[in-house]
Amino acid sequence: MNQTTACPLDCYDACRIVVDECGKLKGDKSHPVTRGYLCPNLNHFTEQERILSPKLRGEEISMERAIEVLIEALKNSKNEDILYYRGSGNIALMQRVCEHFFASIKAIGTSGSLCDGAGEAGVLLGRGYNEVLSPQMIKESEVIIFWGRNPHTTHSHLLPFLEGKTVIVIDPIKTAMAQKADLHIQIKPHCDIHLALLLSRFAIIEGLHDEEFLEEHATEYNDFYELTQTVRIKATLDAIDVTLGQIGTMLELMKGKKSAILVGVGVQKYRNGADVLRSIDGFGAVMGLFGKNGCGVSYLGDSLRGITLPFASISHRVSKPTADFSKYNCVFVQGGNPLAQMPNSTRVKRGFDLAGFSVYFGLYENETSQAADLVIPAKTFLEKNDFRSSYGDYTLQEMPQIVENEIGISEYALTSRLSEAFGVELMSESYYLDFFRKRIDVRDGVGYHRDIPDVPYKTGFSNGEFAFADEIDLEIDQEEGFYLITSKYAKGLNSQFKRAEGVCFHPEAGFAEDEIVQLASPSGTVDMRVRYDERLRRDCLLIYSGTPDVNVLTPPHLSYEGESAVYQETKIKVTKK
Ligand SMILES: Nc1nc2c(c(=O)[nH]1)N[C@H]1C(S)=C(S)[C@@H](COP(=O)(O)OP(=O)(O)OC[C@H]3O[C@@H](n4cnc5c(=O)[nH]c(N)nc54)[C@H](O)[C@@H]3O)O[C@H]1N2
Ligand SMILES: Nc1nc2c(c(=O)[nH]1)N[C@H]1C(S)=C(S)[C@@H](COP(=O)(O)OP(=O)(O)OC[C@H]3O[C@@H](n4cnc5c(=O)[nH]c(N)nc54)[C@H](O)[C@@H]3O)O[C@H]1N2
Ligand code: SF4
Ligand SMILES: [Mo]
Repeated sequence: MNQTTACPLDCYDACRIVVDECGKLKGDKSHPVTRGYLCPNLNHFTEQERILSPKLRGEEISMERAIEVLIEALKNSKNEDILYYRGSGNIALMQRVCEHFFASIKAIGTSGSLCDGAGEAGVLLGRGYNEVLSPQMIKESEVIIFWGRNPHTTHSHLLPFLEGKTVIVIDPIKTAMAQKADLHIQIKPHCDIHLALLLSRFAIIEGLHDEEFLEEHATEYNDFYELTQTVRIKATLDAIDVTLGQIGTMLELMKGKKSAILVGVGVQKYRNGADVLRSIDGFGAVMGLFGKNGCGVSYLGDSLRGITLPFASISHRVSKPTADFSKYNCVFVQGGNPLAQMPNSTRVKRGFDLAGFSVYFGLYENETSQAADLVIPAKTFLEKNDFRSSYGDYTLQEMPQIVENEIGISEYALTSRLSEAFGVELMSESYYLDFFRKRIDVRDGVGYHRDIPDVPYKTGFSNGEFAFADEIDLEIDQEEGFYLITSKYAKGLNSQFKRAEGVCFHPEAGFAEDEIVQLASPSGTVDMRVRYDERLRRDCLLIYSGTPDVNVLTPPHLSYEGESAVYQETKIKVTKK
């Protein structure tokens, strides 16, 4: 008999999967978004080579022994010397049960984000809370603006919803979407604030702003208009590599149309990432895009929206992007590969080596599993019970256990063993599963959260009204070197599955294809092979997320708001070898 589950991978889509009698995974044709197909990452999921047995310093051991060793290491550490670090390899809800144990023994956790935290902080400052536009809501739009977001790679199930719409792309790379778009603004990286302010200013000059909306929901717009007037037009357009004609065309295409701006993480991998989102939101507010059917500004949402977790939550935390593993006697890494994916990875690796005892709890071998003292294999999503919410829509889906085998241990089972050893109170697995099940509202055969909006922000903003930024740093980076773009790879998922290699340049950037170049930033130096990619600007280089050693180059700073990593806040000097 076919069984139904959902994909747990870190992705805007939350595909519904049908598992047939032979264990083959297929997209669910009856699901309004998945529509019968899955992406390459999931199509090859069951062929992935996974860790089969626990290991202690490279030697295979039994699961029983691994749990004993883990308990011993935890018992030998004071609570404040234990760090619990969770990645985003599997973003389903029961994964968080491990935190219940670590919170109960008062271990240290992490706060902030490697992902969308800077942008999220900007959204919250302006709007008070973060709502997304689901694909079904986007279907109602007439104009779609992809701003630093690459749907062919990262949100492929959105593509069928775009038919017949006007598409605008703002991206330093001529992405697949940019190639088909009605307008592509191939902006210089890290210049989105300037563009958003100029768009707002010209919208007001040309009378395209929504006065009624602004009077009701964003009354400080005159101050914002004044702020936009501090941008020097000609000098700024030259500096950001955008023309007045492009601004005019974009506003003309949006005029009187239902427009949705879909913003990705690309724009906010900088220290001022919150200001970027807030400026784009400011433009959205000027155009009156909030609270109207088919309109809006949609960023990555909060996948825990509307869900209070039934687990204890850690109270003492250190910032995730800058966590120093060397300070801890015991580091427990779950579902992540910080040694490759955290910024400034040379420092991260050194710190991990200096930690008293390190544990990796995951599915696949990677830089972190290779360096950990103890490796504990996890069960896959097919082998355990879970629930999947999403940061791209409002679904909440059950993921029942489908496969039974002896490999690995589930998050719940491991937590249960640890809780028993430390006298931590833990409810039964079925209690937690029931808790999540009760939060599902099934409509037309699809599970959703309860209380989702028909139209986000229809009833206004939780701060009372939209809060425009009143001060923004408009300096443009003049440092020498190439802009670093580090975005997602189509054949992999961050460091899972297939990993990209090499550095991409425009063919006219001055390097020969296949030559090895040395890349240097203040954080470190790496050698990489040159690949050509005509979609790039000549002043940028592209190294995909998951490429080994990309993060040797990325800086150890936090965003000004949101405690986020700022992968692109650096220029790269390139020398021929
Ligand atoms: N296949 C695949 N899918 C994924 C992932 C994956 O690794 N592989 N990862 C998942 C995860 S963790 C996330 S967070 C999402 C992210 O999904 P997206 O937001 O789509 O992520 P990125 O690929 O990082 O960035 C998107 C675009 O931003 C552009 N960009 C870079 N810098 C700038 C800039 O300064 N200004 C502007 N305007 N654009 C810029 C890049 O060229 C890129 O096209 O994708 C998820 N989906
Ligand atoms: N240079 C650069 N660096 C980046 C980014 C970038 O764009 N460029 N993107 C950043 C972003 S947006 C993100 S979200 C992070 C992602 O970084 P991480 O959260 O570290 O994610 P992954 O690299 O996908 O590693 C996930 C690991 O989780 C494990 N895993 C998978 N499923 C399960 C499970 O069910 N249980 C357990 N216990 N483990 C499991 C797998 O073994 C896998 O190796 O990377 C960030 N780093
Ligand atoms: S598109 Fe995303 S949710 Fe769908 S199968 Fe692929 S990784 Fe999973
Ligand atoms: Mo992410």
